[in-house]
Amino acid sequence: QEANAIQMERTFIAIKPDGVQRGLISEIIARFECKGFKLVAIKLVVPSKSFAQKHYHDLKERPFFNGLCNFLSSGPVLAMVWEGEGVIRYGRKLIGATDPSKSEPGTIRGDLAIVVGRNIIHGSDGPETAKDEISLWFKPEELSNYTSNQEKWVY
Ligand code: RTP
Repeated sequence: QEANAIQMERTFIAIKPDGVQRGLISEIIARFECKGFKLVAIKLVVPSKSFAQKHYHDLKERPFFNGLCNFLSSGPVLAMVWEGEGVIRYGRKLIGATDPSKSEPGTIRGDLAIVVGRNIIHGSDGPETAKDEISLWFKPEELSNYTSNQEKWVY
């Protein structure tokens, strides 16, 4: 329990329908897991259109909003919560720039995607959105609070 004495930062990460359909789940999970981050919640869900609109409410004025929400609700999404020191900011780094044509090689989008409308993954962009997105997608009892044996070696 020592490693959890201070609750570590958490972020919401989702593999979008294109990532799931392309068989990239294990590849993406491996990158977060190998880094040393800890998986604390995971489920495969098909979000409704209205749920997708809630998730992307910040973007409702954007021209691509409708297409984006249709896309997110078009098939299974792998919703996850990852925990670790600096996981919000570093998770975005692992993911890479929004537009995969500009993402660096070595990042998830840089290595695995080509166009912005099919960029395979979402990650919270700050502490407030992380908190909101985790509570939108997960009930408190779906978040596990285990101590992984790795933690004493990672930190
Ligand atoms: P995300 O939240 O998914 O990690 O992406 P982001 O913050 O890097 O980018 P944001 O601007 O919040 O956009 C959210 C998602 O909308 C789609 N998008 N399409 N021009 C377009 O067609 C366009 N621009 C953005 C992408 O799927 C992006 O991830």
